[in-house]
Amino acid sequence: MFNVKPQPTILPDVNYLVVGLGLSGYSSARFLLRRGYRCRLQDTRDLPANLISLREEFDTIEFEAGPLNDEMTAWADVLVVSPGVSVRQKMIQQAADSGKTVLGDIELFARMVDKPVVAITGSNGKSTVTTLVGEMIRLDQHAVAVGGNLGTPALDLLEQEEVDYYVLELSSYQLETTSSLSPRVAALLNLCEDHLDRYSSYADYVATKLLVYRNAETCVSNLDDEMTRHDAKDVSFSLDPHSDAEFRLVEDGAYWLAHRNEPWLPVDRLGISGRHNWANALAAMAIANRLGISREAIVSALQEFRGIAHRSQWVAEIDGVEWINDSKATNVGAAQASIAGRDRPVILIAGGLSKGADMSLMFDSIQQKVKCVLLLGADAERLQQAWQGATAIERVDTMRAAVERARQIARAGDCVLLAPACASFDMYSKFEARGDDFMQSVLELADV
Ligand code: UMA
Ligand code: ADP
Repeated sequence: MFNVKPQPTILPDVNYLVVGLGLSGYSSARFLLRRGYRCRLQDTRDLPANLISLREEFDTIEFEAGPLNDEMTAWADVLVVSPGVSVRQKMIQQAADSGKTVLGDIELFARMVDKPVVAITGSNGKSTVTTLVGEMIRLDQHAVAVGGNLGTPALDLLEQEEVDYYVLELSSYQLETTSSLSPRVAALLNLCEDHLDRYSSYADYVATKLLVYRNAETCVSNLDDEMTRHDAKDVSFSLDPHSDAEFRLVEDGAYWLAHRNEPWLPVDRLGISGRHNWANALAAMAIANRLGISREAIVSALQEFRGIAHRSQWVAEIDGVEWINDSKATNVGAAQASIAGRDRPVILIAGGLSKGADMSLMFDSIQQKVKCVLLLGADAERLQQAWQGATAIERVDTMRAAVERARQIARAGDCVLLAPACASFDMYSKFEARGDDFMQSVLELADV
C-alpha cells in the first residue's frame, strides 16, 4: 500500500525524462515505470549499475547513454533531474526556458505524500539531526520513515506501509528542484561555505538553503546563526545560555539541554559528544517537540543515540593515541567543529576536492589545535597554500601513507583525526569508502 493522496499533478499523459541514473534517478524511474508513465532515462555513463536492475524489473527500458541532447529534451515534457546534475547547465536551463517542467525526486514525493513531513537542511549536522528525530518519533511509538539525502531516496519511503511521519534530510541540490513540499516542521541548522562549485556565490547557496522554509507550518532556526532565520515566529535553538532561544543550554554547575528554563538532560548524558552535537541535540528537541513527541521519548533518544558511522567515529586507541574517523567532515565548517570537538592535540588528515571553498577560514583552528597536517588528494596544493604557517604540513599520496606517517608522528595523548574538509570523489566513490580505507589502514597498523 502506498501512502499517497489521489492527485492529478503527476500527469500520466506526458513524457518524463529521468536525468542521471544514480540512487535518485533509479528511484524516480521505478516510481514512474511502476505506474505506467511514459519514461526515458539518460546518464552520461554507458552502463550505470541501476540500469541492470531496471531491466530485470521492466520489459522495456528506453535508456540513452551520453550527454543530454536536444532530441531528448525536445521529447520530454518533464525533466526529473538527479541532485548531482546541475539544473543550471545549459541544456536544462534551455529546456526550462522553453516551458518544460524541471523537478527532482523530492518534488515527486511531495506531490504524493499525505502524512506529516519533517524537512531538515543545513551545511552540517543534517544526517545526525534527521536520524535523531527519527529515533525520537520511533520511541514515542509512531511509525517513521527516514531518508532523503541521508541515503534512502524519498520516493522509496512511500513504499513503506503505515507511516505516521516522514523525516527527510534535504540537500541544497534537492531543494532547488522542489516546490510543492509543505513540511509540518522545517529546519535550517546552520550555514557555512559549501558546494561553491555549483553556486554562483555564497549568497546564492544560502538562498537555496532557505527554500526549506517555503510552505512550512513551523520553522526551526539557529539563533547563533542569523542567516538561518526565517521570521519572528521561528522556534529557535542556541548554545548560548543567555539567549532567548526556546531550546538552549542552561548552566547549573554543568550544562543542561533545556526547554526554556526547564532543564531536560545534562550534556554529559548525551550519547553523542562535542559541542556541535549539543546544537544538533537542541535542534532535534525543537523539531520533535513541535511534532508533539513526548519529552520522555525525546530524552530517551538523546541518551540512546550513539551517532552514525563516519561522523567523529571512534576507531581505536593505539599506544595512547586516539584514532577518529570523521570522513563526513566534507567542508570547512564541519572540519572546524570536528577539530574543536577533540580534547587532545590533533594530527589532522585532510584533503580531497575543496569545492571552491575558502580554506583559509580554517587557519586559526589549525594553528590552535593541530600539531601536524597530512594532506592528500586533488586540492592538496590549494589547502597547503591556505594553511602555510599555521602548523607543520606534509604531503602524502595515499590514505595508507597518511596513516603510517601519522603513526610515526603521534605521541601518547594525541588524536589522529580524519576530517578532510573536502569531498572524496577525487579518490573514492563516496565519503564512506574514504572512511573505510582510513579505518582499515588504522586497524591493520594496530596488528603490526
Ligand atoms: N550523472 C549524469 N550527468 C551528470 C552528473 C551525473 O548523468 O552531469 C549521473 C552519474 O553518472 C550517476 C548519477 O548521475 O549515474 C549520479 O546521480 P547523483 O550524483 O545525483 O547521485 P545519486 O546516486 O542519485 O545520489 C543522490 C545524492 N547525491 C548527490 O546529491 C550528489 C545522495 O547524496 C543521496 O543520498 C541520494 O541521491 C539519495 O537521495 C549524497 C551526497 O553526496 C550523500 N550529497 C551531497 C552532500 O551531502 O554534500 C549533496
Ligand atoms: P551532514 O549530513 O550535514 O553532512 P552529519 O550529521 O553527517 O552532517 O555530520 C557530518 C560532519 O559535520 C560531522 O562528522 C561533524 O564533523 C560535522 N558536524 C555535525 N554537526 C555539526 C554542527 N551542528 N555544526 C558544525 N559541524 C557539524
